[in-house]
Amino acid sequence: MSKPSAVGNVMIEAARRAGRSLARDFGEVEYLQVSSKGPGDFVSNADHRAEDVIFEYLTKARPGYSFLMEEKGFVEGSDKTNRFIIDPLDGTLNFLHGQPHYAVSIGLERDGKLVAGVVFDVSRNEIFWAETGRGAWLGQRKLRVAARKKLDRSVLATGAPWFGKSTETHMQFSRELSTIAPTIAGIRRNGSAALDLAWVACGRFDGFWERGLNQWDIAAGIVLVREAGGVVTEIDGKDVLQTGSIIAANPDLHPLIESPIRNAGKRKPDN
Ligand code: 2AM
Ligand code: CA
Repeated sequence: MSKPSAVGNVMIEAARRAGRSLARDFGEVEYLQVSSKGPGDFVSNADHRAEDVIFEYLTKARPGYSFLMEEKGFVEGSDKTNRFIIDPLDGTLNFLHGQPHYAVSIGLERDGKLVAGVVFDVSRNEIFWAETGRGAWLGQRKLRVAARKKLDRSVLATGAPWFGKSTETHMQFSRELSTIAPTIAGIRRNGSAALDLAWVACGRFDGFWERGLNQWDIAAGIVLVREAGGVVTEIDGKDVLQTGSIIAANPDLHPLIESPIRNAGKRKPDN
């Protein structure tokens, strides 16, 4: 059984602490659903609180490391080779609506390469962690991507664009969905990219794709999938952390997903 490195343990502890803060606030959010004001402002404070908990803990444990965080943005440290990439609350819309499917995501990039990731599913108390060379783990269980080779047996996860995205972005997603959906066993849209990737790593999903995500949504999950034997690429062959357009799956399924998604994404000529 592999154990996390010293910095891996520090990342897991930071995620646990943020998870405790989120779990407390989630109880309040469930209650606020029925209040006339709604839980909106409260939730935007909940993710700041969780991020503060992580930032405070990690800056003490690893002074000098740089940070990229969803709320505070980029904080450059004296050590420019190590950068934590943090989403204190992935699945905010679920959290806001009292749906217990959200996560803390902490990735570590070293010399420009993703080397460690922790995704903590607070409601299920599941901590997924991975480090390059140490594998991907859920508790004592070593993770491995699903072995399915055929699309028609596969369940894929995706994320649909939301309010404020362009009409073309919504149309592009519709084209992708109508191309791939008839060829697979089923599709899920659960609302947390970090957990979608963790679930690819542990075989609950056979694959995942989504366009236009942020680095903090996917940094930790990428390490999980790769260490579990999966393949992660950018949809159009670019840098996945830059565009946030991602395909993750086992090595057999990956090309079978990539080709239809890439082609469906291209705008059809108007004629
Ligand atoms: P978030 O919950 O941290 O916002 C779901 O498709 C993914 O998109 C999630 O990882 C989610 O991260 C991200 N996302 C970013 N902005 C969003 C929004 N306004 N609504 C829904 N999901 C959003
Ligand atoms: Ca997110």
